[in-house]
Amino acid sequence: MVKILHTADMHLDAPFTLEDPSLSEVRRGDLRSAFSAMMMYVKDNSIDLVLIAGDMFDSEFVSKETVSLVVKEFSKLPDCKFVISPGNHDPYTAGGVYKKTEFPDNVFIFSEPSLSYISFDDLNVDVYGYAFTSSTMERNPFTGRKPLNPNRINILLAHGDTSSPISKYCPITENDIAESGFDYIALGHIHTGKEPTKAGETCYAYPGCLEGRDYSEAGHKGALTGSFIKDENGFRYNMKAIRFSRRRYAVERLNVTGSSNNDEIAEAISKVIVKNGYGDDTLLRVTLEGNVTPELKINKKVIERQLRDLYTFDLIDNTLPLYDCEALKYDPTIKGAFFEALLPMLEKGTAEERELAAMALRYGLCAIDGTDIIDFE
Ligand SMILES: [Mn+2]
Repeated sequence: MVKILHTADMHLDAPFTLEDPSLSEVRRGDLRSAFSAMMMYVKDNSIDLVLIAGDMFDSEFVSKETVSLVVKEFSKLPDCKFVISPGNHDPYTAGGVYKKTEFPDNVFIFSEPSLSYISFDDLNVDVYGYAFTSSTMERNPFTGRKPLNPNRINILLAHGDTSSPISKYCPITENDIAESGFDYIALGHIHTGKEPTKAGETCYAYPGCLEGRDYSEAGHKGALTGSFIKDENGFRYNMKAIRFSRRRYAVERLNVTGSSNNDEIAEAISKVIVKNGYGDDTLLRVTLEGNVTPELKINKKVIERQLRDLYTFDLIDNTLPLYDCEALKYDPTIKGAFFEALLPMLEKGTAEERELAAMALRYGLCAIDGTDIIDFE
């Protein structure tokens, strides 16, 4: 039995584009500590083989601190073998991090765009792989090739894209996988992790990224781990996803039709928070939708104060001021005329026009009433 951990797309040193630059630094630290937590798991569970399917670094140029952290973590586990297939974000190049860094003897890095393999006799494993040597790869180098020794546990470590046959990032089709003859294809590139599945006799999986970098990478992130066995009964695997991410992004859409004050909206958001167990590890974005009363001025600060502790809270207001607007519709004063003028845009405009008209109505009503839209806390 061989104990495996399959990871990819750590994107160490990725620039986090957050509004607060100090928070970006915290998030880069989160990413490094997720990596260290994963290495701790490798140690505690006596993992034999760590498969890193590319984009370990966010670019071929990374900070010295991060490189030395990685080297130190790998050195601390001399009995574990680390195999790396450089991806499109950390290609193997002459001046790049893989070429320039002195890694310990237990680290094996593919350096050619053609298929090659490394034999681990003590584990009865052959790991095949290749390297991106630039930011693109038009075709995968393993189609038509078969593993040489069928008695081995044959693994392909591959950064590549199964989402499109014309991808610039090493396209891999389900047919390529089914025909490959490998026991397990450890993939990297797609950041949403999936449990291992089979095409033909070949099992394959993306572990997803290690730590979400923005709202498009929501949810807990981690790696796949488990064991491989190959004997007279053939190849068997047992893999599960383990969380290593320090924090998670979460995105919620909430219909708040009928709401007439911020407290009601805060209560509705609180319910979502409790239901999903969001807490101080969560960067939550809520998009509000639906029709609210024209008088309601949605205020993020007022709402946020009523929510239980989150790591960060972001609010997008896509509501329209069309709930219970009969009084306004028939208002004989300038307010009614103003509303009537904006109504076609509010009801039938494009999303952009509706947003603009909603804003115009809210600001306009404030101006007519002589209240300040900024000062409504
Ligand atoms: Mn990639």
